[in-house]
Amino acid sequence: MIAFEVKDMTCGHCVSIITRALKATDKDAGVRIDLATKRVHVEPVSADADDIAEAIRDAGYTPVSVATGHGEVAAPERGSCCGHCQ
Ligand SMILES: [Cu+2]
Repeated sequence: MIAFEVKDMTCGHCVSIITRALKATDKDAGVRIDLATKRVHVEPVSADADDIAEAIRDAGYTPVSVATGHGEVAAPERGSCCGHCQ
């Protein structure tokens, strides 16, 4: 599941444009858009996160990546650059 916040998505027309753009990129993707919170949730099948972001951008909107609460990166340990080194 990939989530974006799209602040310039303001009405049902925007929702249908973005939905169409995403389906054109990945026709089997699951798309769920919540206009109230301006969130676009995509469950891609053949596309990756960059393809999805690009499809939204190409449609004329500005996607901002949002953490979905799954697999969030833990804060790095003090004393190493990313927590995996050393
Ligand atoms: Cu609109």
